[in-house]
Amino acid sequence: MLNIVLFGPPGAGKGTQSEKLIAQYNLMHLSTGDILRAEKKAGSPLGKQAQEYSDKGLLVPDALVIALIEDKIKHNKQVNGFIFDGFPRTVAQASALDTMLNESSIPVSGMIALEVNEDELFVRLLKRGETSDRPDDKDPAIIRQRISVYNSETTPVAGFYSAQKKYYGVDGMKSIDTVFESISDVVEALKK
Ligand code: B4P
Repeated sequence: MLNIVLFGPPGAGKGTQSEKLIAQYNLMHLSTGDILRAEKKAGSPLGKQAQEYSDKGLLVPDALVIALIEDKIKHNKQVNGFIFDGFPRTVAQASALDTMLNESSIPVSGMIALEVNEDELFVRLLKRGETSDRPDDKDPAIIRQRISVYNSETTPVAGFYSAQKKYYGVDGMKSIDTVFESISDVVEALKK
């Protein structure tokens, strides 16, 4: 079983690369951003609660996203493995994920971190904001807030996996296909 944590700042390409990974490796995609947006669209109480945070560029509370992921893992034990996209985003989430996966004896195989500079993140997110219905991509102040939250709350997660010798950095500034080749090299090595 292969469990990949796809990591990086907002707009680094986690969603983009996840789609390619699913196609190639037949893994189950768990994107907390996508799940929360679907809940919001459905108008569920969970979606409404999450929207209060995500529209402002803030992280949704740990307890809420941890419960979401726990439920998905519990109900999908038969899969080849998972791609965790946008989760964990705090050390508390990373440690909760370790506990969940260790209980099933299927630990995280590796964290693949997409490294992209801040100027490029702004360009990508504002460009997506021109055509998407995501309010968090339209306002430069909200994008700045998301990057600042990433720097303060999410970057420590990289240290969490480095300490376990599971951190694999990839240059995310290249073209989508070149980035995917680099990610695939890591995945192939992890499969061995
Ligand atoms: P997410 O949905 O995870 O969104 P993201 O970080 O903005 O996007 P991603 O990195 O996937 O970018 P993408 O591939 O689309 O989170 C949204 C919000 O949900 C968070 O702010 C938070 O509030 C909440 N949330 C989610 N998970 C949470 C958690 N675990 N805990 C608490 N809160 C949570 O790429 C962006 C753009 O760049 C696209 O337009 C793409 O086409 C382009 N692009 C990608 N790769 C490129 C490349 N190589 N070259 C050029 N352009 C590229």
